[in-house]
Amino acid sequence: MTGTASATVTGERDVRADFPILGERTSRGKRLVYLDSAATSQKPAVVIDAIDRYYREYNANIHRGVYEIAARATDAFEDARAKVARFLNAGEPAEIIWTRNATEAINLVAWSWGGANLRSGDVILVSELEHHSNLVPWQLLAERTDARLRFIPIDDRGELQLDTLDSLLEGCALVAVTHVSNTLGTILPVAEIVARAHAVGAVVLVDGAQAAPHMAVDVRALDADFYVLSAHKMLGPTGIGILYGKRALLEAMPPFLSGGDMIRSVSYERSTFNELPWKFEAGTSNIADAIAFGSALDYLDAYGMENVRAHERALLAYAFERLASLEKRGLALYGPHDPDRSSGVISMNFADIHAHDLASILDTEGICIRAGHHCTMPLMGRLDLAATARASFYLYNDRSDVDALVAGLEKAAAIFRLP
Ligand code: 7TS
Repeated sequence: MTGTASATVTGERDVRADFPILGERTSRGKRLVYLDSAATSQKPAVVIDAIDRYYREYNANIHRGVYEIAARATDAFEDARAKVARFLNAGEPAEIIWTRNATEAINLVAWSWGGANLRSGDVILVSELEHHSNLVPWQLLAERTDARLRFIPIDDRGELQLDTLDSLLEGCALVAVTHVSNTLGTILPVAEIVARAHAVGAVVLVDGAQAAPHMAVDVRALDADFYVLSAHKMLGPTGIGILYGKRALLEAMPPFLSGGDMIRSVSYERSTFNELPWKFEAGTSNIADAIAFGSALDYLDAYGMENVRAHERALLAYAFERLASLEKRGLALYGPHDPDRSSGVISMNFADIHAHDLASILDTEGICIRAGHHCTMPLMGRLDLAATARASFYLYNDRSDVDALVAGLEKAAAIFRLP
């Protein structure tokens, strides 16, 4: 691990101290209780420092300059790619493509793989839980190619129903599922879905935006064909994301964006393309943030992804226990209530208080949660909900944050004179 916090990162110590923003106070003088990590995570000092160091010490464009700082920037950028490959247990760094975020990674696959491989009448199978980012690109691809969308159903608790999966997979060319639901926290049985999809010859993309930050992910054990994530949800900066793809699939895919860096040779008439992974990285990359993402992965490695999961699982169990006391006052919790089957997300509504009002009341106490449809409008419709209030945890949260949340909800109950 790089940076100053390395020696002290363990599951036991005050992790909050590594995150400068968590020492800030709100304008009302409240301690920051950050419970919106599903939207974006906070950043440890080592990540902020890595960005600062790049711009102060070795800012240069990569893959071109022969001078020292350009070589240093290129090495750091490619080193970060290798860290991502190790973090996901990819076969090789060339299977890791830098994108802006998970959304762009999904669009890359939809345009490049989808455009080359989907035929009229083919089925694209997604789940009823998907974030818009793993739904809208497939809707547009279906329109372009005359393919059909099908949906793996969920039950009212937000658990996937796999009993009809075999018939849904008939004629299926592509399955695109989230690993963890951003709205309900449900952990999907991705390995089983991949195996059953492969049995009918379908390719599988897994949206790991909410999983990779919170649990150990092994793309080869999952046998996922594509796996996408966003750095900003896992202690890294915004504007940098990852597409993992199996080499054979990526090799066969046409470029997505084109221009500089992704070519081998160019004449006025035609071009040949660079090898993997650069074939998919047109133009100057987000160098500083890729490097800083490498530092975020060092931090997560030092903490241990098993420890992240264990910490959040314990916190979730504690939250379910504490929130139970409010259920008789009208608190409704959505998604699986079992910490084994859910990641650190709790979606709720409190009696007839609108989710936005709830979020505003909590804000006066320094508590940051999200209210709304969480970019899952079809799921909201399926569950017959207009909005939920969502609290989401990460490794820097602890029991005092859960206690603050419960106290905030009790304050809301008092303001709304709930019985
Ligand atoms: N997939 C899932 C499962 C997500 O939760 C999100 C973002 C995305 C894809 C898109 O990530 P992006 O970095 O490309 O924007 N989810 C959320 C959320 O739940 N609240 O804000 C963003």
